[in-house]
Amino acid sequence: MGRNIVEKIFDAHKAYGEIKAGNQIGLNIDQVYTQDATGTMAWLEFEAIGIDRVKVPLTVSYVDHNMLQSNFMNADDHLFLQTAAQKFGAYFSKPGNGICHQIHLERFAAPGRIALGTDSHTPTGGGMGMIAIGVGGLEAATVMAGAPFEINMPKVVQVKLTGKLKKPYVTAMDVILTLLKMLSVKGGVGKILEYWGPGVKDLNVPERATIANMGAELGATTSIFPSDENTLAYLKAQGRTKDWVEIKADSNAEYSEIIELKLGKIEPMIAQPHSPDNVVPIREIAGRKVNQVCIGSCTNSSYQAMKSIASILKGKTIPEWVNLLINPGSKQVYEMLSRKGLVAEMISAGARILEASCGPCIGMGGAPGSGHVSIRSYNRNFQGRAGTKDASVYLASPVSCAVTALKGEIVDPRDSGLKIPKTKESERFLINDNLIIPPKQGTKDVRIIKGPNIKEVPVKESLKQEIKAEVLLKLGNNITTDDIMPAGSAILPFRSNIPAISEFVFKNIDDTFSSRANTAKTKGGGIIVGGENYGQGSSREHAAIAPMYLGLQAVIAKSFARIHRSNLINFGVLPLLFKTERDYERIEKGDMLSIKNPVDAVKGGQDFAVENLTKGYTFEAVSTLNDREKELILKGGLLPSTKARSLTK
Ligand code: MIC
Ligand code: SF4
Repeated sequence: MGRNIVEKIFDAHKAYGEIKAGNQIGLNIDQVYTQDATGTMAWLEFEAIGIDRVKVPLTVSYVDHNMLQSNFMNADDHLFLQTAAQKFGAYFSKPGNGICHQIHLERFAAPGRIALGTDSHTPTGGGMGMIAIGVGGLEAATVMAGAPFEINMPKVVQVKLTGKLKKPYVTAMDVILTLLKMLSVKGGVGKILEYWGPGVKDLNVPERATIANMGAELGATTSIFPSDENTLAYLKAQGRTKDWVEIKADSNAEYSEIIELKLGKIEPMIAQPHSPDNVVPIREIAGRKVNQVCIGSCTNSSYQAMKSIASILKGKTIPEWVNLLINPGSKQVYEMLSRKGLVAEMISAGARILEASCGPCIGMGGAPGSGHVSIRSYNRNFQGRAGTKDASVYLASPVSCAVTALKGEIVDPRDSGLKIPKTKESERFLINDNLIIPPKQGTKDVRIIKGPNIKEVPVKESLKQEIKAEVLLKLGNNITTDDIMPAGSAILPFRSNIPAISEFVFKNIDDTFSSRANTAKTKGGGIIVGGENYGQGSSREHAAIAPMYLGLQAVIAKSFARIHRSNLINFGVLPLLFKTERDYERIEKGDMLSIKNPVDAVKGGQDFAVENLTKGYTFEAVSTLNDREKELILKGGLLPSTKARSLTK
């Protein structure tokens, strides 16, 4: 039987298990990377495990999220990360070098390899023909310490691309927005999307990376493209020809499902507030006035994308009511744009050029005004994420954003009347890695420097014989980790201080949450009730650690997003599923629940009897923990059950 790309790469990296959908498998990992907002915890956790040096072949610590330095906290975190990287043998990418996913694609991603990253957009590397998966910090820390990465083998879906995009009006961003419209934010859960077909040739590596990046919004474990001559051309342009290998699926490979997309039929699309799957053709909402346009982010930061907007803006001026913000994805892109005079075109048109970092995408500056409309070439438009709760954020391609910036209203590039030149990716990138500090030997005595805002990682007690806890919140479907643990410039600096950040849990949904949770903690703790796809979005383990710190014992939901479910388990919080929908309906905020003998249930058939003490009835819940996860839940999470010696065997 033939094999698909995922099976080939997984087979070559197999530590244990049979590579078959649904099976628990262990994989040996080639590369791990962290970013600063999740990285402080990941490196504190690595330190707590007690290993001298990272054990994966390549580890990179990036700084790209927490860039505003309004006080000492972010700068202290950067220094902590730099000294930790130095001590433990990781590359360190200094602030200013750019967004982790863009730099990783440029300088480290390689076909056929497997990378983990402590960020949900790690799948960007799928554009390079690599398996790249987003994980929580603790998961990454244990892999850096030498453990295989364990995962339930996802289903592999083939996405067959035929035809050609109508460039320059229609771009890779419109491909993934179209898929989001078709499949929704939970359409990819438990799946890896493997791209194939004659249309693949129409896309270069950065375009493929845009599609793979935003596969995260589908909830997919990752996405991957074949490695072909386009991959070789990109690696050659990055001076990394030696990293190229060809990778393609066998002609008789099997897939759990096949989705066909005709590229020629795709139109310019736009995601409306407040979800990346709320997608319509731009023409349907053309004419809406905009206040702000943001172009860049890890989704659309290639040199080609930036060059195209510079050429659209050239010689023009944005209207007086529009703010245009541009954040190039990497220093490489930024430097090339500057040397070619393209930054000048942007500035001249009225753009505000930000540093190469996440910036407005995570509310690190660039928040829209009250009730304002912002259109962005980014990947997420969850309510409040941009920093302004009543702002309306739309997502569209860089080309659509640039024409919208010039018109001051949402416009389909085809109807804009503007000249939109076709651009090509560079055949030779400017290579200047002077902001990447390589690992050195003999670093045992390096002192890790921790500022006063950096606090220990809290650890949960082992699973109790009875959980008696209050329902602190009852929520609907698709609750994001931004809802659970908001980001933004005021909160992100506390990423290395769980007691402080815990005060912001569910802040945008219910600002009494943390004080109510603290009260409930003294009486046995809290329970959250969720709908479908609970915890979608980012990989931030703070959405599990901070509620755990506030006494969260269990989440009972209709279904979970993959990374958040793992994060809950890694921090000892029980993820339970309702057996019947009716029980979700009956339960209310404030109800007191008793979960009987959870230890026996975890060890046995994973059926839990939950008594609603307030309303006087009992219902059933289930968990779907594999053997390793059972052990973690029983012990109170991954940190208490991780011993240095068991990892180095
Ligand atoms: C995001 O885009 O939501 C983030 C910020 O990059 C997160 C990581 C984080 O919360 O630090 C992600 O995507 O995982
Ligand atoms: Fe940064 Fe935004 Fe990408 Fe997250 S999605 S890594 S915040 S640019």
